Amino acid sequence: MVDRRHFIKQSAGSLAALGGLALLQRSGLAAAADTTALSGKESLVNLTDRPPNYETPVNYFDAPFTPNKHFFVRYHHAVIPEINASEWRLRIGGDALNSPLEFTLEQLRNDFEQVEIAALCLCSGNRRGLFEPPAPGLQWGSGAMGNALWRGVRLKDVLARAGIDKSALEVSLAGADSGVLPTTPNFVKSLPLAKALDENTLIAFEMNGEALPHWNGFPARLIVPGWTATFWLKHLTALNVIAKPFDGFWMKTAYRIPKDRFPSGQFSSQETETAMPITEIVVNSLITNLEDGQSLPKAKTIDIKGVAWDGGNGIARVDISIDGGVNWQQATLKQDYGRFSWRQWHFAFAPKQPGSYRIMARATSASGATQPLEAISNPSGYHHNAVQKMTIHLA
Ligand SMILES: Nc1nc2c(c(=O)[nH]1)N[C@H]1C(S)=C(S)[C@@H](COP(=O)(O)O)O[C@H]1N2
Ligand SMILES: [Mo]
Repeated sequence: MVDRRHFIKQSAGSLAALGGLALLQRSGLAAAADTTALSGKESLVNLTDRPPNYETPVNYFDAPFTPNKHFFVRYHHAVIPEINASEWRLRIGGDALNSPLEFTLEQLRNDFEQVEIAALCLCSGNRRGLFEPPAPGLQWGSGAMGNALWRGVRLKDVLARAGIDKSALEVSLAGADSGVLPTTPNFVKSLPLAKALDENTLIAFEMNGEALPHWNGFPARLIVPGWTATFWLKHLTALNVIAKPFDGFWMKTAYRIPKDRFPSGQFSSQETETAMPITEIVVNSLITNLEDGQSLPKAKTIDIKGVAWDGGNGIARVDISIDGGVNWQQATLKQDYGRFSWRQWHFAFAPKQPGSYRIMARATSASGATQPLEAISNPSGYHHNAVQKMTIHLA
């Protein structure tokens, strides 16, 4: 597979001369210059400014949890209000709810049991920039994700307080951000009732022991462990329990995948004959301490490090090849922070002689699912989980 990002990097000189810097930035390769222009964020790679879309350089993933200041930022809309926590309200309503309610942040914090879950926040389009042929949309590299400890209250406890009617089918989710033009459809999503009532689905107000950063959804966001981050609504303002399938743009048109290529979406009320919403995260892995094309001194051992994750079964094993996929050996898994967290792993590679080595990493989940050698094509470039392949040179 041709690595487009690598290609762009090599042609950086000529592209810059042709005014290609914007292209470089869009492809996430301008990391050398700190392009973060978001308050409280550091060293992120800028893909677009309005709306703000910034990814995390892969080296920050070499840790169990991704620091808040290095956590990626993804928005669909450019108007993102600064929310005053004391004025913020969460409205619970909808036609399949017995009594509409409104909560302050203090009420949410004090009236319900608080729980903390380690979970990976993964953009559906992470690694879209690696699809060949290219898929339309933001050309993310591997940094549109982050692992964090999320603290909040269970969505099911909050909904129970309002009383769910037996006609309930979905829960729609709305946030405070909006488009510049009034015609732009607000980013409203919905969840099937079963996922909304899952004990791991949270309304979170803390991330890694601190209040949510503004850019990650202050003062409260939804956490839907195991599902891609399109459902992790930031700056939550309204939750509606509804009896009919929610038919907004961000459910009916965007964030959809062909049914014949991926496992069941567990969201039957939003499925057609051929398509379904993207939901559960697929099994995947990433090498975090080496780069394709890197040269390094031949040492006795080189510790290959990375992370692996899936949609909530947990990681059973990670296999490493140092000879382009001919032979595979098992990596050592590090501490388990729960089935929705990514799992760090490492592998002591003992090169016999200098030269070029083709390194590959492949994760297998506890359900037996494993990564394909090539990404599974789909129109919007989601779920890129091809086995990572890179060449390193040892001298
Ligand atoms: N309010 C709001 N919530 C949102 C979005 C958005 O545009 N607006 N984008 C979603 C998508 S697609 C992703 S990948 C995650 C990104 O979370 P982060 O910005 O905290 O990293 O937020 C989700 N929640
Ligand atoms: Mo996303």
